[in-house]
Amino acid sequence: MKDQLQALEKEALQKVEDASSLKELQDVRVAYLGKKGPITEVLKGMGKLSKEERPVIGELANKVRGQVAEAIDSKKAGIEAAELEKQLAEETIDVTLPGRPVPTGGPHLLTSIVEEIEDLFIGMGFEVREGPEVETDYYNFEALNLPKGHPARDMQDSFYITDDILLRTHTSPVQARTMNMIKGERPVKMICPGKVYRRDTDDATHSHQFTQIEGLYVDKHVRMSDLKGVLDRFAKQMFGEDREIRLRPSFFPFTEPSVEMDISCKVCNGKGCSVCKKTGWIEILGAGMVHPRVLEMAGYDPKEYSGFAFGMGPERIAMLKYGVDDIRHFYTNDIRFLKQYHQA
Ligand code: FA5
Repeated sequence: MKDQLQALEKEALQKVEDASSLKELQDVRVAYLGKKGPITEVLKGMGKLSKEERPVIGELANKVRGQVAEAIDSKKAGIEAAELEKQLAEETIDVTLPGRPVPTGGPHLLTSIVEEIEDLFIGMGFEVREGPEVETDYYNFEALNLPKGHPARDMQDSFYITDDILLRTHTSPVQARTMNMIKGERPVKMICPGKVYRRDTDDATHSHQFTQIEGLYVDKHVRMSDLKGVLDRFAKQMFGEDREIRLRPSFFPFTEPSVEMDISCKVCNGKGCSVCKKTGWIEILGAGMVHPRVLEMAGYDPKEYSGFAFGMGPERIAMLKYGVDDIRHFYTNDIRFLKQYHQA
């Protein structure tokens, strides 16, 4: 029995030595140390041994068992360490590899130009306000000195929702709303960008939905020369110090006097093209001194307060600045057009 146990030990240790994976090692453990394994079998037959032989063989069997178990544990630790090493080597990240570029979007040209105009006016002390696109007839027209039936309402063909509610045709209702909120208690200096809607026929410079930026400055002693100064600064900063502007007398029921401001066409350098309708000039905004009646309706005393207001079309400004020849490019979302204006 002694020889049998020693042979088993040799055989088991050899198998442990030969095992190359945790699975093979587990098979060896089950085969030699399991309940049905040969060492257990030897121990089971000990009953037939003499009293003297039993402790000797028992001790030897336990020793063999212990040694095989120890060899398995130590081999297991070796295999596990080797496997970990292999896994680490396989999963090593090469930090020197160049990264894959992530395609990024960018602001739409119209968004950029609106933000640029906002920044410019914020720099001149204006605050930025907002107003609703679905507006009441009162704020869109009546509070701006355009009572129902006034012929000047035809200047802005409107999309009515009910008799009293419409899609705003300009951002001027935000002047009326802002003044109404402040109720003549303090001066106001604000701009308001936003979408407006008109039943205009779409062409190179007209769209039925477009953007406007309204400006309003009401205080004591605001004069026409203040308006001219602000607009001149705006035009020079936006288009360059050498750009020409002209103010033409115009008519808006909510301003008196009223003007329209043109800038020399950058697309054709004043020679005449489809953008400027062969005139060499492109109209970008309407403006004027706030009509005393508008001030009065909003709660300002026109004897004490005066103000100027303007409303511009940022699409037309972007067209001029970047030489875009058709306003429809802003809305058709051709990525090839938009990409040209993404800043890195
Ligand atoms: C107005 O809408 C006045 N509310 C502007 C104003 C405000 C005057 C405050 C006085 C005081 P007008 O209809 O001219 O004015 O439009 C202003 C600007 O919006 C125009 O100069 C032009 O740049 C732009 N615009 C007008 N109609 C269109 C259109 N269909 N498509 C694109 N831009 C347009």
